[in-house]
Amino acid sequence: MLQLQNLIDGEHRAAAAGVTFDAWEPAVGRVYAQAPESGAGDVDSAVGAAKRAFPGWRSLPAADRSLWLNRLADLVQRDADALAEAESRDTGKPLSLARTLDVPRAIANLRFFAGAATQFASEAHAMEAGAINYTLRQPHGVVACISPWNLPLYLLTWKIAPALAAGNCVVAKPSEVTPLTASLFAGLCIEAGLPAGVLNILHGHGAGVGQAIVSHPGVRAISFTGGTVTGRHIAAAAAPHFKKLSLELGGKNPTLVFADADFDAALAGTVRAAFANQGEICLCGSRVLVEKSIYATFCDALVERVKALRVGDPLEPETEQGALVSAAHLDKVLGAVAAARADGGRVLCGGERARVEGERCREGWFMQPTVIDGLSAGSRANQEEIFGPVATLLPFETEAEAIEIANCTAYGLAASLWSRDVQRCHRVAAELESGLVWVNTWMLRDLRTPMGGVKHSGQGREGGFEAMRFFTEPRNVCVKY
Ligand code: TXE
Repeated sequence: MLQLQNLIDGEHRAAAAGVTFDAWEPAVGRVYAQAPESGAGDVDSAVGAAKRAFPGWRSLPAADRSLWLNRLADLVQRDADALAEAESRDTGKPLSLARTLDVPRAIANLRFFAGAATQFASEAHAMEAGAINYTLRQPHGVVACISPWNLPLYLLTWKIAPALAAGNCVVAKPSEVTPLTASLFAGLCIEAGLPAGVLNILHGHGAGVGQAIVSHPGVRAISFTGGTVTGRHIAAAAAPHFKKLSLELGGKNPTLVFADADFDAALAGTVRAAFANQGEICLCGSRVLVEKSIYATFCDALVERVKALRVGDPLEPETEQGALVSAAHLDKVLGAVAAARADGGRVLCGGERARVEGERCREGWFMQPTVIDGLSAGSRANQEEIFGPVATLLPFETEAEAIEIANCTAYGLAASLWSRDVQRCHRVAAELESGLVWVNTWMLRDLRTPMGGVKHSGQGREGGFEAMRFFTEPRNVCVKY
């Protein structure tokens, strides 16, 4: 049994109260580790350590902070195989995906913001009246980075890298569902000799340690990725203190397939968008809107492709769909399918728990990739985030109707649209109520671009200089000459 620890003030520590919680391996349905169930006392220690570290860290030349981030990236790169195995074990995702997506992206995040540290600049505004304004961009101090379980190391580094690059000290909390890679990363920080207190990582549940972090008066800004309900909670906790907030929340993202699209490319893109990482990505296209003239053909082809997706042991190289992250999450997804059936949906494939052959994964939390049609756009399965391997199909007749259906949820994170008509692509992209739109592709990411959603998908933007702006406070200095 692995014993995971917090990172506080540059050292591994157990929770002050000595309490732990179990970490589970989804593919086998068994506990593999215990992690500290941190509490308010641990948060005080972490915030205190971060406060002490802040004057030294903020006054380092940006080039030195950049070196630190690159040093961490080097260590992640050195341990890439072990980290990928840990990520797959902890989340249930295919090892091949952890190797090709999660770990490379964690390295890229660290290196990207190592670069941003030295390239971030502020504005100056000259006035005709003989004065010049310049904007100071200063770090906040202690900031919180709270991350979810679907892309654990990828999203942890996506937040801490810009926070550190901008000169803040960080109290991070990974999801209690997936504590493993964050704890390995903490070990790399110690090995690198990162100055004590600059980054602190606390494990534990959201309602306990998470809530204690976001409501701590010493935490000036919060960057959060997770569910919309939790985001609302955090916003309420932060409001009395006027903390700066970046919230990247859920989605109910549409994939729009027009009849003039490249059929094969649209089909492959739709399957990838809906089922990558078992559908457990906030950007996943879980609602597939298809123009009526190709609806039947596209549905048949989609169902055939989805039936062929290989659900299996995440360690097997040919596995395309691993386990869902937890027993509770599997129940939630199966419950959503049951609700869809009750609302009149036709399950065209999947819909049940999957059993994977072999002894090892007999008790694992696997789910058959599922496609449902026959539901109204307003039905629960088309309105509520399921966050699993479930896609719904909806026909549309006109471009206007496609846009109307695409926009008719409370969410607005991402959309992808497939068409060969360039004019239409631009026209529709501009009408979609969505923070990100992909045209003839999905999840093609440039780390310089703004990432985040509208409506209930959140507030603020991550990525590139948007993140550097979030993690700094602009202050104007006006000089008369
Ligand atoms: O996420 P939570 P959960 C969606 C998805 C999923 C649902 C619930 O639909 O089914 O959210 O998942 C911490 N104060 N997404 O419950 O609770 C928590 O410990 C401070 C979308 O796992 O949002 C974890 O570290 N922190 C999503 C983090 O918040 C709190 C990714 C996310 O957990 C807290 C994951 C509190 N009061 C789920 N309560 C995306 N946008 O990518 C919880 N946390």
